[in-house]
Amino acid sequence: MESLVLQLHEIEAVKFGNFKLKSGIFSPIYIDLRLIVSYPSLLQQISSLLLSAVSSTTFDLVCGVPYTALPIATCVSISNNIPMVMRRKEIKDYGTSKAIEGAFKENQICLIVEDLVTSGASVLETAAPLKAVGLKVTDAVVLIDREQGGRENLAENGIRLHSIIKLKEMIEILRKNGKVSEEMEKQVKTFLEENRAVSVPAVAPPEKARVKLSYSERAKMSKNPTGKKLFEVMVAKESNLCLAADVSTAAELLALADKVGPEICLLKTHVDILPDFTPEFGSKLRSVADKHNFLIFEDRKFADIGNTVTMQYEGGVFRILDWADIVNAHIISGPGIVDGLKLKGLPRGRGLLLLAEMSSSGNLAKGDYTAAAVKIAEIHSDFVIGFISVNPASWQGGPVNPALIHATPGVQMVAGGDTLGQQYNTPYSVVYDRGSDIIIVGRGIIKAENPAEVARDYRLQGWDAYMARCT
Ligand code: 5BU
Repeated sequence: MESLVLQLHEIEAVKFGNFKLKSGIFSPIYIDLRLIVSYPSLLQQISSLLLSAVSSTTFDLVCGVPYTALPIATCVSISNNIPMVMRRKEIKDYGTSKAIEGAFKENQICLIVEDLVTSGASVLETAAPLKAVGLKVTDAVVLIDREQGGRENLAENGIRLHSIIKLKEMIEILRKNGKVSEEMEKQVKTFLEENRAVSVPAVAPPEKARVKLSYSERAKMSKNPTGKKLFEVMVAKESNLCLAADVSTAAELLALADKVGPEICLLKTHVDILPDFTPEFGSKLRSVADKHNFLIFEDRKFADIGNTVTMQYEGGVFRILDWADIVNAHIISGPGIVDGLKLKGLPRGRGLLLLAEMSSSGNLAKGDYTAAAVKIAEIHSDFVIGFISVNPASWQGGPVNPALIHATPGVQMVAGGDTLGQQYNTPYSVVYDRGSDIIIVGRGIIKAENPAEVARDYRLQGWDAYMARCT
């Protein structure tokens, strides 16, 4: 320990003067552990000390508090083969806007790694998004404890603090080795004594544009009969799950719809991938939908000019208008596309979702594009029932009209992605953090051995997240 403290002093990671800390108080001593990235052997020593301090603690993952502890956590992860996750300090307002990067499963235990703790505020700032994605945070390990309330503040939040060394002990070692004067030792000790309980600054959580109204209240607000019915079905079945039924044949799709039907509020099709499509497909699917009380959403993603989409919607081989309650459209061609679809759909009581965002990496539906979708939806709220969204809670301008619904693809039990750009978030993070209403799940269910059982798990998780958001 003595050698470590002396090495930290040697590299000038221990500074004396008058420093303003994150908590707002002024301190005569400041420890700058950012420097250790330049001293690999020191970094290695620190990471093995941290790990030995938690040898009797159980955890599955580590997460460093950004930024100083990121290299420390990486070192702990690599040298002991423990997977790491990373917390983003700045959440992107595009793409999936993930707060936590990496692969993990809900209910895994994540150890927080930190360089130094004063009030514990930084550890808590990292614990919150970890917990929000379903991880458990029970312990934090820190190199230096300034003994200024951190241990107590963390304990109040259910987190045990393990520390390697106390600041007071460091100053005693430095004094013993003639590195600081007696006066400085006294000054630091007096300061620590007088500031034993630095409270965690009340940080207002970032304003999130999450709609807290219940689905039944929102059903009453909807101007479109399909939008209203969708909310009502969700309430009746306690389900905000949409199945993306991307199977290889129509026969398989109908069988799957019958099996998973009791768990879902909506079934999403890509009818143009079915090689055995026949004109009877629509009525067959409709009767399964009626049997299990779910709606049908053809993910057609219309994108052409108004006149062309009227024909694509009503005609051709698929005659989508006859059997799909809901379709969706890009707004790339401008508002005329909504006029065109509305011309055919509204008299039949159908509804339209606008693609405000997409789940795939590098997609261009963000910022002004998303805002334009919101504007068009407001103008046509008799026909537009909502959006394909990824992170509506982050949209500029606050919550959109609560009569409009948000449906989000790219959902699996574990965050991650596929090899072709799809990006996944968990049901909880989609509904609770990102403020969406419907989780759209494809391969997470259809590739499972027992799709009905797994669909039930998704339904329960999606519904729990909705209940948590409302309360
Ligand atoms: P997955 O197997 O859960 O990845 O399937 C997702 C489904 O949602 C699939 O049918 C896509 O075509 C659909 N999707 C999407 O993944 N991302 C989007 O932005 C939109 C639709 Br819009």
